Formats: sequence, C-alpha cells, structure tokens
Amino acid sequence: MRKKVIAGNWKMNKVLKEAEQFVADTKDNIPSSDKVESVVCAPYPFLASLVDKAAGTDLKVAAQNMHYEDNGAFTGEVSPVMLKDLGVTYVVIGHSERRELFGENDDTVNKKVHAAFNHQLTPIVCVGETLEQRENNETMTLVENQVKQALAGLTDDQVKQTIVAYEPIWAIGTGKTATSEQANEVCTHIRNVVKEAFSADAAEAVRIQYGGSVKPANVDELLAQSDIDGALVGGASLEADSFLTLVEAGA
Ligand code: G2H
Repeated sequence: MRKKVIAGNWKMNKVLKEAEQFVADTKDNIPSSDKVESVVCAPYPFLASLVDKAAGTDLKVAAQNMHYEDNGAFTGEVSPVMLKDLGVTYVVIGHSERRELFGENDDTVNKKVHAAFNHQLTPIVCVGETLEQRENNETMTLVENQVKQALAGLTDDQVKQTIVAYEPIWAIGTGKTATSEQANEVCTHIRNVVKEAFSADAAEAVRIQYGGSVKPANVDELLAQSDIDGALVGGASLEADSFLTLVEAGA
C-alpha cells in the first residue's frame, strides 16, 4: 500500500509572518506521518524558519525549485547543498510554471532529480500537458516522454522514492479540475511507463500525485482513484484549515 503524500505548493505567496503563522496553526493537527506525508513547499526565504518551527512535528518542508549544481557562479540560484543544510527534505522539480516561464526543460529536470538524490532530498517531479496538447491527443506521449527523461539514469531504488506529480496545465489555477477518471487514466499510464522503463517493483512503489485545482471539495474523489497517491495543491493549500482538510483526506 503506497502512503499518500499531500503537498501544498504556496508558489510566490505569503510573507514570513504569514508563513510562520500557518505552521503554528497546523503543526499540532497534522496527521501522523505513518498515515500520510504532509508537506509545505515554501518560498526560499521562509525555509529555515519553517523547518525550525515544524521540527519534531509531522509537517515537512519543501523547496519549490533548486539548481542542480552544488555551488558556483550562478547568481540568484539556490543549491541542493543549501537546502539539505537547512533541513529541507523535499523539492519540487520542473513545475509547469518553471518550464513555461523560466526555461526549464526535460534535461534540467533530469539533472535536478539526480542532484536531489545526491543530497538526500525527495524530488516531486512535475509533468503534464497543455490544453492544446490534450486536444491534439498528445497527452499520453508527451507525459511518457517527460517521465522517461526526468527519471533517466536513476536506480530502481531511487525511482521507488520519487514522487511524480501529474499536473495538466489547463487545470492549474483555473478552477478546472481534470475529472478523477481523466486524472487517473494519465497516472495509470505514468505507472506503466515506469514499469516498462524500470521494473514492476519500482512502478508499484513510485507515488504519483495529481495537481491542478485540487480543493477540499474534490480531494476525496481524486484520492480514491487507483493510481493517484496524493495531491500537489496550490491555491487551496494557502489557508491552514483548507490544508488540514486536504491532509486529513490523505490519512
Ligand atoms: C498546480 C497546483 C499546485 P493549483 O500548479 O502545484 O496549483 O492547485 O492552484 O491549481
């Protein structure tokens, strides 16, 4: 049985006081990590404080991105070494907003996934199609290629620890959610791709989240699907009450 993982992706929202208040409001009510993994993906400036404030609780802290090099002349970038040093445990890699707005591609995503494992960070690797690609029936091929390239060169053990987030771009922040059947169909395909490229064991273990306008009203139905092992949640993760409802749904 795969443990569900619910990750709140705050994107570029909140100021430090609000982020700290969120942790204060949620940390004692987060379900046990034996039942569900509860993660907040926060902007870089909040990470050190949130790791400190959430220490000893079941709330884990993630970064929303990182560079793949350990250090060097990369002005403005943050490295996996820095994240690890702060006590961050997960990192979102290749979110569609990074791919669309900041030039990330399958190659940088693959480098970052390897860098995450080199520094004991759990990668949450995002894949997903545009509306145009869906309408042209390219979803399955596109997602297959993204998954294969993102995970290329990993060991079976690393794949088993990876979290893949399937986020159809047309459903992100639009209020449009893929139906649970549409979401599950692609998540099942991703699992089959992992099986083919790695092994049946890796496919059985890899967690696949759905992301795109997940909220308390639709989370139960999505999580009930056979191949959906959690959610990557933007808008509905910003309020403590809503986030707690989502993590409870995964428990
Ligand atoms: C998709 C998701 C979080 P939202 O980007 O990664 O955002 O839930 O607001 O659609």
